Amino acid sequence: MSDTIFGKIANAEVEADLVYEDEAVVAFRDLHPQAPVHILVIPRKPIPTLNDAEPDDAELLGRLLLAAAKIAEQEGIAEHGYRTVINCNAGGGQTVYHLHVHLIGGRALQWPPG
Ligand code: D5M
Repeated sequence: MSDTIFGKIANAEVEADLVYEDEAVVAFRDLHPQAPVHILVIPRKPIPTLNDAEPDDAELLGRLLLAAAKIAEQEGIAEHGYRTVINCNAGGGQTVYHLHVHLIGGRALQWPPG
């Protein structure tokens, strides 16, 4: 079940610029950064979209956000502020169908996003 590029990164079959990993979560720098800090936080478990997350995934979803906050601290953007985003399906801008949290920061961010 590692048919997407992110599944392959999670299984160390494809290289990425990893910034964090534990038994459930992997985080790496986005290949096409939209800000000075742009990191993707993914579960090792290949959940395609947020719509596919189930009640049993509640702890895992929490771990993704806690990892994002830890990485923000590590990257020096926690105090200034940052954004976490989950794009869901094509209409939400999702292009890789392995659930991921974007951690974006290091510049002023506009609201609403496009
Ligand atoms: O975000 C998918 C993101 O994944 C997008 O910002 C590019 C990034 N990407 C795609 N392939 C790679 C690899 N191999 N390494 C790092 N980053 C990658 P979405 O929310 O699905 O639009």
